[in-house]
Amino acid sequence: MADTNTKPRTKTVVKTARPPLHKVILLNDDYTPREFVVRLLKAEFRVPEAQALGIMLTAHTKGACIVAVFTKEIAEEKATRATEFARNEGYPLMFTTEPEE
Ligand code: TYC
Repeated sequence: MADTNTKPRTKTVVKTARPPLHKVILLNDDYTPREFVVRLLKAEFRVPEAQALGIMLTAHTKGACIVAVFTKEIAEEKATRATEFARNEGYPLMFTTEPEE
């Protein structure tokens, strides 16, 4: 009897899909004081002073700046919390989220 090649010719590679990440974006406005933005970034996003200052200045000069990336739920929760905190203090500061490409 002739030999039969029974070796599989394809390999199955198992890949675990990671949840897509979402960016939290800080938007500029004309009314919120710079010091308040820096204080809020430090308190809500746990970024150090120098990084908070850099994020605030980028939003101030360019109109918007990415603060951090998280899973969808966490990003939305953080953006809402930070926006509400500013609103409670009487400022129009806004944070939004969008999926990372
Ligand atoms: N543009 C504000 C001002 O001149 C400061 C500011 C910076 C506000 C960044 C929002 O995301 C912001 N007082």
